[in-house]
Amino acid sequence: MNLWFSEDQTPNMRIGLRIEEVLHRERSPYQEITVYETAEFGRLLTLDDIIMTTERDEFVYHEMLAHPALVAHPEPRQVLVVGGGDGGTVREVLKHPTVERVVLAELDERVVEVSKLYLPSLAHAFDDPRVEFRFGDGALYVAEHPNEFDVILVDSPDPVGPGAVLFSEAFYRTCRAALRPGGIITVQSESPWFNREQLWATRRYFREIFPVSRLHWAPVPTYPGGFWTFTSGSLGPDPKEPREEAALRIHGRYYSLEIHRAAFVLPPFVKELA
Ligand code: SPD
Repeated sequence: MNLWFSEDQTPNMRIGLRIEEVLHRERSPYQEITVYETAEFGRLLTLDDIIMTTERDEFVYHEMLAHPALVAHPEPRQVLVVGGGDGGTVREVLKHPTVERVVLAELDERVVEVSKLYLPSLAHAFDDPRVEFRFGDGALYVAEHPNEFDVILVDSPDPVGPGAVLFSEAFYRTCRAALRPGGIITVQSESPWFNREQLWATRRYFREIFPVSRLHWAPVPTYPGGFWTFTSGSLGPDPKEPREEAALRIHGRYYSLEIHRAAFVLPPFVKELA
């Protein structure tokens, strides 16, 4: 079979993955949800034909979105994940023994249901009794819950369509208000190769809104350019300083104490944006 999935990652660049089978396709009230079996990256989840996650490289993205904030915070108990309906980020959050409650604020309940069926290595996290689901507008949920969370993780799609609001200055201000004293937020902040303006804007907002703000990165082969960034804002601890004991408890496939420190070291072309 010579069936290929391709995503136009920019108007001039395309990634292609050979497909062995289309496992699932549906149109939810919000988007088209598809799961493929690929030859190279295991199962692939796409939303409106944009790669969200693959079984083979998801661990890099989810570990590096979740752990820096959770390891820097002295005692993360209440955690909010905005987006992240596949479960990968929640799975990582639950590795922290201090966590009492994880709220998943996801727009589309169908993404959670489809992930439970086709991506069990991520979505098994949803069986944990500490997880609460809030389906609907994540930005609205944040605005209605001031002073509630120690850590907020924004596991958004790209800044187009329903995901665009999750990249706005107004949203980040409500996130600040939703954090408890000493709280930390980390958001996925796209590619320094292809989303330079967006990344620069995010950095600027975070510098204005949070007393401490940082940028770190990780390699995610199926995302545009492969070099992916995360932006953090803190009302207390510096996200780039891991608490050693907490970091050593996480037996990640990508994350480690050394990687935590290294991820905040930026090449000059990215540092210009930081
Ligand atoms: N270009 C794709 C960026 C998607 C980032 N979020 C993915 C969500 C996976 N949990």
